[in-house]
Amino acid sequence: MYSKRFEKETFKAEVRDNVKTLYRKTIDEATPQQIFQAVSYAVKEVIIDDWLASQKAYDEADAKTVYYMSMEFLMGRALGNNLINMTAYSEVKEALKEMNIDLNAIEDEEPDPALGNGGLGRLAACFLDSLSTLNYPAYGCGIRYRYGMFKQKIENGYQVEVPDNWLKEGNPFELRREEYAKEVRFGGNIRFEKDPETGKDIFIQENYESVLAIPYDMPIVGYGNHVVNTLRVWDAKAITDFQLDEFDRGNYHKAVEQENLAKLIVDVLYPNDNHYSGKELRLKQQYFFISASLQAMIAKYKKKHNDIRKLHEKVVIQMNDTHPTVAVPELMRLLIDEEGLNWEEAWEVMSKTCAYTNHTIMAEALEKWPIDLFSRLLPRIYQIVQEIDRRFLIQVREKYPGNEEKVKKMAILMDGQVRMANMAIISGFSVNGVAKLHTEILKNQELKDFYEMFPQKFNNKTNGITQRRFLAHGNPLLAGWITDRIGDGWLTDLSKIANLKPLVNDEQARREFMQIKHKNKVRLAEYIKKHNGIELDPRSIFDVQVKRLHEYKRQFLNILHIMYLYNQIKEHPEMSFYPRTFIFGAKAAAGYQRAKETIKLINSVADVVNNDRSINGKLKVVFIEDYRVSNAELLFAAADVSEQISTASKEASGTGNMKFMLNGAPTLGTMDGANVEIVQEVGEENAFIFGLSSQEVINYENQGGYNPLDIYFNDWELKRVIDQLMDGTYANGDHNMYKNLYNSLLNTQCTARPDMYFILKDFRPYAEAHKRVEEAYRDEQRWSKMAILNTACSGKFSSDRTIEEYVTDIWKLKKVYVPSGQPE
Ligand code: 6GP
Repeated sequence: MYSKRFEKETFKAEVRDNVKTLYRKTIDEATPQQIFQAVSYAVKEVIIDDWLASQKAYDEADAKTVYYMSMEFLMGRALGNNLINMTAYSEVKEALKEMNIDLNAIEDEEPDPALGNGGLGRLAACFLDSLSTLNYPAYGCGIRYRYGMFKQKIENGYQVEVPDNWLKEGNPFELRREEYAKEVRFGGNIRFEKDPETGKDIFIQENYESVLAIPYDMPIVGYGNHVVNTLRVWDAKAITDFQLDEFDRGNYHKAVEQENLAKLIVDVLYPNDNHYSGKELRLKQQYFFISASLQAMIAKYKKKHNDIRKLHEKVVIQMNDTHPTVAVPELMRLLIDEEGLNWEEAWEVMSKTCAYTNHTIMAEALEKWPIDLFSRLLPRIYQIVQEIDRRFLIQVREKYPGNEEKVKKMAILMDGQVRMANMAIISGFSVNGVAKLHTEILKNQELKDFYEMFPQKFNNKTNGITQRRFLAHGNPLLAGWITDRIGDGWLTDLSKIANLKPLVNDEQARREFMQIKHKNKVRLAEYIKKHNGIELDPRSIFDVQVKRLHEYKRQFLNILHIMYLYNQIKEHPEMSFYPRTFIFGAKAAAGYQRAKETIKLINSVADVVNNDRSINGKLKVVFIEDYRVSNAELLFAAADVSEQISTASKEASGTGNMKFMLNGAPTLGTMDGANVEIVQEVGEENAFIFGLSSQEVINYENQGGYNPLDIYFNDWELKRVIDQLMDGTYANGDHNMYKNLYNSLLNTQCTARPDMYFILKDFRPYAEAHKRVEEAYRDEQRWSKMAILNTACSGKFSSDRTIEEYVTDIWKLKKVYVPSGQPE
């Protein structure tokens, strides 16, 4: 047993006590939310002991630590996950049951912490889970946004964004650590002096604004190993009066300004996925959490070590995309201005400490800060960036004499902008992509010049996901079945799941596997009945596309194909057609017009199709409101088909694709991102692949695109579908509702390149792939084999594997074993 405190009677008593001390109530009087809090505090008690023990073990081992710097951690709910990882889920479930409390209902009381947008943020969360499970010392560093990702409401088919006040009831799992507060300074000017004693240059920031960063620590529990790492997210508060400069004391105006700045900085997560918006406040957020985290990191190092020149032996910083790359100049600043190193010494340390991950090649996601904004907000940091750039360009000109093209492409400062990716690549020791194909595209196209100059820095780390959340917690029926069949080794070593492979020839096993899928479909159908009021047939094919809404992800292609199917069914009522349920879930960035129009279109098509009695329920379309980690777990478990249909070359990796595969859903997709590796593992015959290859897409792009009208005028069925966007079929007669979408496909006037994402080009191959899906599904034996094989071949896609690769190739950490922190 993980801890005696999870013994039924002990645990029950603890929950009763907590309800009493927190709320002055008995269990019977307490609300579900109060019980959630009481249960969480009881769980936290056990965590805290292990947390202390972990930190002590790290300290004794003097172990190297990774700092995973990220603007986003899309954690999802903690209670259930913590119980799974403490191997106490079933004990606690039983204990609560004896008190007439349903653990699942209690879990639903927890707000879904959504401090992230999508793939990049969820990856960070999976990585933390794996780091703890694999016994590696780690910190996640981020921002404690008051408002995370917005809640999505669908009103009249349109997305409406509602603020998500996730901290309203308090977060039982966090610890406020006021004593580790750090000051962060913005703006002002830099005065330069010579130190009269040492003769060294000193840089003094004057007339700045500052805020106090307050850390909140959240425990990251490893699976069954008593390791607890820390996710440290920073809150901001105004520096109180007595800390203001002499001159400013009693300056009411300034005090109010600082108060407002503090509130604003951590107020809200920017709801953009794969998109840069260039807002000053966003840069403030970035510098705020980076400066605070680095100050804390150095302070911790100095407690045990006195030579700052060896910092890189004890810490390594992974920068999650460019958002945290201001860590490069900030670390230089701290080493030079605060620790007294000279430039060369500081560079040596910084460049051995910082590593950068690229998560996208989408041009609109590239962070390029206007120099005037950057230098005004971060004057000292800007000086350092200038110096990095100056020294780098000397190297470039040495290597490529007379080649000013190279300088233009590779400089950090160019055309009035600070190019953050260039800075990260030049300064750090490692640059990685997130799937094989993506890394190859970086090396051969996007970052070609850098790859030529620094080939040794480039490496691939194919993404992964945690099987603890996305199978053990999200799909308990399948998890239990797998454990019965092959033991529970897969929980910490997913390669073991390959032991399911022989079962594809076992009829009984196949039947059981499909029965579990069916039960999960019933569970999802109940959720949808409750939330959408739509009745589903769990025997229909559940075809699911859930991910952020983005043109390159091509939800538009999916819905156009549904419109096409609907036309077919209406026109040929007699044609054989296996009933299909198409399920979408997606949030659109608040200002992303075409994305929002796509949501409206999906909902309108759903309305028409679902209410057309004449098609006998053969086709249903569902839009899941407020897609997020908690309902994602239900969706992955219930899916028959995984839609991964991005324009080839655009999806760096994808991670949803892996979650579907793990839960036994074959991929219907393009050869993009990690789909390529999924197909490699499971075999092309166990996936449904279609469409242009990444090389074909890139070739078209290099020749300025293609002409979608050639397809439009030669494929009348497709033409009819596209025309239906404008004839009011799905818009109550309104001819303008989908005009932007229509124009994005065909109109050269309104869009840089018509059909930039090759929707028309890929439409027929996509429709044909759907036919193959239907055919395969009709053959129960074949389908059940495919489904099991997908689960059985998913071993590579655990974030445990990914983390081991980061550790071996980049971070060079050692495992630390932690004794139980529980008093015996
Ligand atoms: C995403 C990529 O789009 C996705 O393909 C990948 O799986 C995920 O990162 C994790 O690596 N990128 C983002 O979410 C993003 O905002 C700047 O990139």
